[in-house]
Amino acid sequence: MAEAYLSLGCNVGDCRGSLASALRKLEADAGVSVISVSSVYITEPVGGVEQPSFLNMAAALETEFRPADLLALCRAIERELGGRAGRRPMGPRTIDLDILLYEQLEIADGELIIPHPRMLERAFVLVPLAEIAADLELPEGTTIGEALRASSDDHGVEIDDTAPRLNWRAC
Ligand code: PH2
Ligand code: MG
Ligand code: MG
Repeated sequence: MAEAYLSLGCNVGDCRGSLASALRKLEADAGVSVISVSSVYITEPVGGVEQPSFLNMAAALETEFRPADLLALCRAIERELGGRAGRRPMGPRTIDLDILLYEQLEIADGELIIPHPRMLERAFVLVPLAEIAADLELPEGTTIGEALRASSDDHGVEIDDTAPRLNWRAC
């Protein structure tokens, strides 16, 4: 079994529903167990495209899959849940599942890039991830908590305090 971390994001449609469905689909797959999930965060869009705020969260998984197979599962779930609303790379989406870390592996093989190449620049990734794994080490040795303290991203990232926990196992 390997430990992997995902970032989940949505800014189109019923986002709490889509995040919950994505987590249920991951858990329903025989090769994956969802070990922990962060709170749900409301985050300012990053990347220069004019679009609504996102909901973002992080999840810790245990998986039997190798990284390429985990990526294929994430892509399949994205497609089932409606994928991208538009075609712009940084644009709106109904669900985005990004592999952040997989054990201590460093991989750059086409679409499969681990650690996620932009994770250290993104508070919407680091804040939820630090909530569940502040002491987790990146392959180069810094922890997620240290990476967050060193980050200069000042885009807004706030816990959704109307309902911080996603009741994703229900229904
Ligand atoms: N995802 C993007 C582009 N910009 N901004 C926020 N706040 N959250 C995201 O998940 C996000 C983004 C492309 O994947
Ligand atoms: Mg993404
Ligand atoms: Mg993605």
